[in-house]
Amino acid sequence: ELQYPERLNAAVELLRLAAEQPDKPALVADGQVWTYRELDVRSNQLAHILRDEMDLKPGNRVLLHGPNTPMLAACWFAILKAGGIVVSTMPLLRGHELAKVISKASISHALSDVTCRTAVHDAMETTNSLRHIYGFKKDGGMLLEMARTRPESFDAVQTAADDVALIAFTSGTTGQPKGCMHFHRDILAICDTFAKYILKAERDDVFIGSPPFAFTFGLGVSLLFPLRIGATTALVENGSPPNLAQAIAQFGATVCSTAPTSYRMLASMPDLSGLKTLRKCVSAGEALPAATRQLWREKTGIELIDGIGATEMLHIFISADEQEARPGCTGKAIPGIRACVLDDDGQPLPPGQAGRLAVKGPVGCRYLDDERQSVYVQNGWNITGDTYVLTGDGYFEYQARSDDMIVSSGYNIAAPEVEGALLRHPAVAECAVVGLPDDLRGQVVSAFVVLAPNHQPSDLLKKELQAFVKDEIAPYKYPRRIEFRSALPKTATGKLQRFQLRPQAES
Ligand code: 3SK
Repeated sequence: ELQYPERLNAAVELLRLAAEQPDKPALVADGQVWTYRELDVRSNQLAHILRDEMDLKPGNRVLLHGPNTPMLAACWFAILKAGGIVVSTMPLLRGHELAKVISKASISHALSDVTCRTAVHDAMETTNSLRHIYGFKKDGGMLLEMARTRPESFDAVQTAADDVALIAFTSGTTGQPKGCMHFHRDILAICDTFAKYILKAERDDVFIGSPPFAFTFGLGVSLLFPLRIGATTALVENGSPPNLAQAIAQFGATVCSTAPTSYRMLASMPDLSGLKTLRKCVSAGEALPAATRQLWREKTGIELIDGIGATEMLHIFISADEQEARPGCTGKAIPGIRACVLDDDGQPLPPGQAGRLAVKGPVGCRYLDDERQSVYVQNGWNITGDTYVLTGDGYFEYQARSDDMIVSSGYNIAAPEVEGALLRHPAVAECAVVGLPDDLRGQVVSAFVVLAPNHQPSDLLKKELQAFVKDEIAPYKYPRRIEFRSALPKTATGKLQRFQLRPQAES
């Protein structure tokens, strides 16, 4: 069991290695290198500004808004050192979306990258809790200039291990944002479980990843995990696959974290020589199709570390390292975490039967003022909303999000399984499968397909795809309806929003 002192400030703990290796690069980005000492000192100086100029009091909630840059990282540490609570938000949020977060979390302070300032100012017009806003440029701009004039040391607030450090908002796949509160000790706990026992990165590693810090997947893999072990992290503002590939080559990244769709796109680049420094690759954020795992292994020789996490649980709770990876399974409950599969009455199911995933560990769901708390946490178990089958030897086999199980003519069909089959066809770049209401069958399996370059939509291609799926998986699962789309609806974290497809389908 993890033990932390009663008084704990996660920012101080994460920057402990600054004393041991002050000159080692902690953060690198386009045209910037911040050493451990620099990150520690600048975050101290920014903490002075927060406390003395912005009148931040311990417990105040601070909106942190912008793409992943060293300055954003320094602000993240400064807020925690000053005793504030970080509420980071996806850089692409619009003013009305930010306004919901600001009101819900009663946010009083904001630090925002200037590239996102319009949204923050729009949000201010419809909210009244926000009192102090400072903007910064990606090289730090005036805010950093001002900070440089402040003392280099700062007496970090001695927060309690179970004081809230972070409120992470998730729009989930249903579009209703929820704020998940996490403690200082939770921040260390994810470093000391998933990162320590499954990822097993080393001090010489250079981390890189696409998800923003506002998505806790990104916060872990691109900030917390590397700093906890004294490694270097390369921050990319736009982690789309071509940029990510370019940055991997530029920084010689060795540990990469992104979503399965990105791995698929990276693997289909004509020249993969820029990826040769990679040695460990984490896939999360969406279910990993077996075809993508295989493709990545064939193209790079690297076995993906698949994982499922949740904003409610802060990070990954089921995973397997490269040696234990098993195609078709996400992995096992990671050390320190218990997981089981429950029936609809909350009773454990035996291996082989599909049911609701339930998880318990050092980190759990604590929604900010939300009645959905009692839906997520039942009898001390976190019910993640995923349907899984447990195998006899402790592996968890993903079926679907619980609300993505399609019941058609009495058959239970997991949407991701049909998507996995479609993705094996060379004409399919991306797809989403949902159940649409049907008088005859209750629901009909319906696929929305984005075609790969050089493929044209046609009725003939629809028939070919249907026949292909029938050959790949049990024929009753084939999509009776197929619609071609130029893009699929996704959350800001890249998760498919299947609910958006249900009302929009052609009749
Ligand atoms: O699997 C996910 O979607 C996730 C969510 C939050 C944090 C980490 C992960 C992997």
